[in-house]
Amino acid sequence: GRQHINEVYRISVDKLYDILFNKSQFMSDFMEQRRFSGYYPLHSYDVVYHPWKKDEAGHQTREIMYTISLSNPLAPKTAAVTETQTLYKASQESECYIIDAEVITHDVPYHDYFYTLNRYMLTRVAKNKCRLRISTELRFRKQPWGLVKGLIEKNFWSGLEENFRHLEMELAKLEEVMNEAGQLS
Ligand code: YK8
Repeated sequence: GRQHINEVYRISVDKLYDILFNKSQFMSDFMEQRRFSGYYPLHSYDVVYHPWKKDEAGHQTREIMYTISLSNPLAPKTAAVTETQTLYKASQESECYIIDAEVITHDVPYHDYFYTLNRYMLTRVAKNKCRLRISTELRFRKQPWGLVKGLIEKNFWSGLEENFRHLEMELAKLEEVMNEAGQLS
């Protein structure tokens, strides 16, 4: 996979998990803001979160669904997205959270050929500090023709890099705001 973020934030590990994986103002704003070359999600407040369920192995899984709006000229204007998230049982409150998200972008060209695997690792560094690592794999379900494979790879990585560069910027801002607010109290 490719690593997008490997950064320490002055935010507790539980708080960052909450911000990224539960319905939060931050994620709504983040999803709402994007109107640039890659895509931006529509109606992020309409994200559907199915509850976590424990599987036989003791990991927890859930599905979330939303719609993104794309501005890639090769893709339609909107696409439905399904994310299947697995919260690994190695995760421990106040210590670490390991989450894999398998992302299927329906409706985009060649969507039946590939899906995305995003891995999020949040680990405690200190009481009010944690490290966030995010990496991605492009996975193929079936072998595309060479030219198509190249097209998928190019559009895939540019869209993802844009997404995570933006997430990194927004998290840096959030960290600022949260720590300023903290100093006042
Ligand atoms: C999640 C992977 C591919 C897709 C896109 C497909 C173009 C296909 C063009 C043909 C537009 C938020 C992406 C980037 C849309 C956004 C998806 C996001 C960033 C000609 C090949 C959405 C993480 C995520 C996973 C996969 C991304 C799509 O949190 O290029």
